[in-house]
Amino acid sequence: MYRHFYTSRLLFATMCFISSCLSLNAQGGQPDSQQPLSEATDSNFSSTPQESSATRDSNIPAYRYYMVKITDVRDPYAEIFPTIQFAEFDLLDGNLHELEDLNVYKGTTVENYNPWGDQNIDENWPKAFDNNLATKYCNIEFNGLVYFMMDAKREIEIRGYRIYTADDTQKYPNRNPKSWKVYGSNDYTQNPDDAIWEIIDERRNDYTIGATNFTPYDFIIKQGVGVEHIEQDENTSNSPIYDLSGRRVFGMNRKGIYIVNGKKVLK
Ligand SMILES: [Ca+2]
Ligand SMILES: [Ca+2]
Repeated sequence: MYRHFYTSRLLFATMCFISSCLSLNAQGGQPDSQQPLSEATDSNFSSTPQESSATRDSNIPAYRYYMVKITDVRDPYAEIFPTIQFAEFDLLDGNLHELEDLNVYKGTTVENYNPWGDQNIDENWPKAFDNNLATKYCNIEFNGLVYFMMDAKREIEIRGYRIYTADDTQKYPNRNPKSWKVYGSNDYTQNPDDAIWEIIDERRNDYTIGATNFTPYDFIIKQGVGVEHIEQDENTSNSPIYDLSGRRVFGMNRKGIYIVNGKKVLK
């Protein structure tokens, strides 16, 4: 009797959990369609990115390969299964522009339990690097370490990196990364524990990433350790622009609503 109850309860909880993790699919990729769209102050989105006051540290070496290891999320105990998610990860050049040709070549694979068995939900690591805010990395078996390896195609000094929140981060801020390390290397490897990785940035118990959907958060690297967060320059002309389905567009050519620096903009 007890066992039956427990099994049912676990299955129910699992289904609730997974449906929440996959809420994007249920909503057809349309964020917040019931929300008033003309209000830039919509609480779903970040309010006011501020100008950067950080200065570049010229001591950061140029690397071709980069890796981020995420070791903790905001609250791993908030749901039945510890979950990590975010929509995009980007490296930033000296002008805080995203590296356009960044290629992710390895990551921690999502092997989420699927009670239906026949669904093929793709929220794996390439989805955090596809320039699409409507897709995300979502792993409901977060065990204290996920990693992602990137190829910048050339040796380049990065000034920082950018993490975009997902489609339902407002509802599940517990899934936000909280502790991580960023590494660089000029030798190719697929081994996350390889000694050739040099640490260039570390965060511990960082609650910068907020409970907002589709929102970019920038982190500036300072001399490899002891880093500071800056919010984005609102007036950066090269800020990435997304349409309401979360796809990146290059210019606001049509009338409509766009997402720029995490804010809705009416064109
Ligand atoms: Ca990108
Ligand atoms: Ca994505």
